[in-house]
Amino acid sequence: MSGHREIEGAAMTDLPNVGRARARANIALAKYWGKSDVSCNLPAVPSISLTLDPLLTETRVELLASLKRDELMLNGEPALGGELLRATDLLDRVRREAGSSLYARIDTQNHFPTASGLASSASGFCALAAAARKAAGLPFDARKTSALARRSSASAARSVFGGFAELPAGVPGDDALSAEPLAPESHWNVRIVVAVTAEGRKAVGSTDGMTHTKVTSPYYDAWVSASPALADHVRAGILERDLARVGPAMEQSTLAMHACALAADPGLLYFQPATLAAFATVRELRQTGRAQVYATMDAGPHVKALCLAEHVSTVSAALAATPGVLRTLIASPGAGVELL
Ligand code: 2P0
Repeated sequence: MSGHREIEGAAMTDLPNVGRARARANIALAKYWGKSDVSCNLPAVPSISLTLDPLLTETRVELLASLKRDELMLNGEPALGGELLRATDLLDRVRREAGSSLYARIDTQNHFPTASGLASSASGFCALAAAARKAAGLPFDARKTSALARRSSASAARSVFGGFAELPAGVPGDDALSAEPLAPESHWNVRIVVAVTAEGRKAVGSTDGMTHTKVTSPYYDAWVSASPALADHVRAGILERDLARVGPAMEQSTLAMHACALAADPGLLYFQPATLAAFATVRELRQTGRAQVYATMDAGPHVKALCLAEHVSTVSAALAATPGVLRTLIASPGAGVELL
């Protein structure tokens, strides 16, 4: 099971008080939307994901006696405000566990394809959790790293593991909740084709969007009660390598999540015209027998199509030719978090 790997030559950078880690983004095939416990950041529903290459974040953490506070460099620029607070919050947990009082210099680089339209919080908090624990001298522990990352961004818990991973729903108060590996990246030769449909940041972020949905959507309870059965189908289909089982449950998970968010007050509308056009392309490819392919989307207008590797050219070409799609990006199953 590919949980994490130590890179060869790690001893060269095995300096005291320094940790370096690389993590990849993931896409949920069964969606997380809504929290059972906001203060512990626990999901209300189980989610199942695929960790993706080449969507990488690399992070270096150094604990230094000379610092008066944590410092965060994000892609070479100093980060302040909310981003720094979230990093400090994670560091505080690591310091408590390790008995350290040293502040951290954090340097994090996202190596995402230019303007891929994909979020980096999953890979970012996963890499930060692994690097911070290493810098504080804590031994690598996949589940502790996952729980730490989950506290900052629940989707980040899943990026600890390569290939397919599951984050169960959280029982309120269970701050040890972590993701679990389901199948390694070598398990199934699938691809995700991302149809990028817009530039720039999304209007309502995931954390705010799911809180707003829980508070105002009359469909929220239905979403929470429907999700476990959808996750069961996705999990079973992954283990059987059966795209005809994973795909419909994945589409239903996406559309049920969005139906729930659309019914919030005011409604959360993450769709653009090109989003619906891309969904139509995916269905047409399937119905005409040109490719076995299914669609999902997150808290943004891009469509992510899941298909077998043998169909990736057909799917990518059809999505690239869809009106409003700006470009496509192909991602493959990727490894779990790596200490460098
Ligand atoms: C997912 N999303 O399962 C779902 C589908 C977005 C839509 O996980 O509040 O950024 O930091 O725990 O991890 C995005 O949620 O939210 C997400 P927080 P996060 O991938």
